[in-house]
Amino acid sequence: MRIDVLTLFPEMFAGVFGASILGKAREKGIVELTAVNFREYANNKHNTVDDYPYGGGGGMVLKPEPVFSAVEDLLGPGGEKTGAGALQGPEQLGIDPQGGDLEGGNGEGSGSEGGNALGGATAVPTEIARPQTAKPPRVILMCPQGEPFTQRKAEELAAEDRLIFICGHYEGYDERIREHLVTDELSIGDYVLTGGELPAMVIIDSVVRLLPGVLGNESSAAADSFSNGLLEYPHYTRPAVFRGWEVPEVLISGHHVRIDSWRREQSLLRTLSRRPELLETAEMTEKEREWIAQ
Ligand code: 6GU
Repeated sequence: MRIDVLTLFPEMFAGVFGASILGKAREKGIVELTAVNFREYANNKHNTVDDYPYGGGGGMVLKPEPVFSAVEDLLGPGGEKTGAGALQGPEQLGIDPQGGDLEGGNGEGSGSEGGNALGGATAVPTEIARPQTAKPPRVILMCPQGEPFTQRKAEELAAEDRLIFICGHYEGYDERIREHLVTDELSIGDYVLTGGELPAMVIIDSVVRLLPGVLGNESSAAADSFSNGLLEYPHYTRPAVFRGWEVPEVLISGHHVRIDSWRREQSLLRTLSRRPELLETAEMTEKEREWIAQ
């Protein structure tokens, strides 16, 4: 998977992209991560990326040109500015689409129809010529008004080949970015942050850990909280007695059937007391639903 982040503060990503599990996933070649400063794509001499809102009012608005140009540059072959549609074309995989005209129809107006500049690309000659493996990238706008991010969404994004995150800071976004460039708008919760960088890092972390080969077996993603829609059961390690507080007897019993059912019960009870709304959509048997209801 390849992930690019467009931000005015690329330095914020150095630590997160370089350390721990994300750093290892990168070293292993499972994910390619870059942070790009879209100020480099400002089309004016003062390098401004925001401007006053039409209609007046407070605050600044992120201009469309630098954001569109940065995305289109990321997607053009060899960094050439050929228009965003170029990415999903067969040429991306080194297949010549009938000696094709890669630039055709991909000028300034690229993508102004069809919602996403990356879809509806005239550079892709036919449906038949498009390899089944090349999925169009997801262009994800980070904003407090976005769809709430969940583990389900992390799983959905982990199945993609390419993600591009757009992070704004304190400004609003020109609505044409939303309408014609972006495929998803995401928020990480109902609180306001100074920018989209931390939310992008949160989402990237949760997506990359789901990629095959990133986690070891012992911490498999399938076993953790939320994968079954429930909160995790309590964990204990040695010593069996710490300051007089004992590990539950069942865990020391070696009786794996009893251990599994104790853990399941704890998981259900913990979810009921802390996050009862999760029970509505969790994977549960009829028996469990009756038990939890009484
Ligand atoms: Cl994606 N952006 C900002 N600025 N604040 C947020 C957020 C995003 N998600 C939750 N709060």
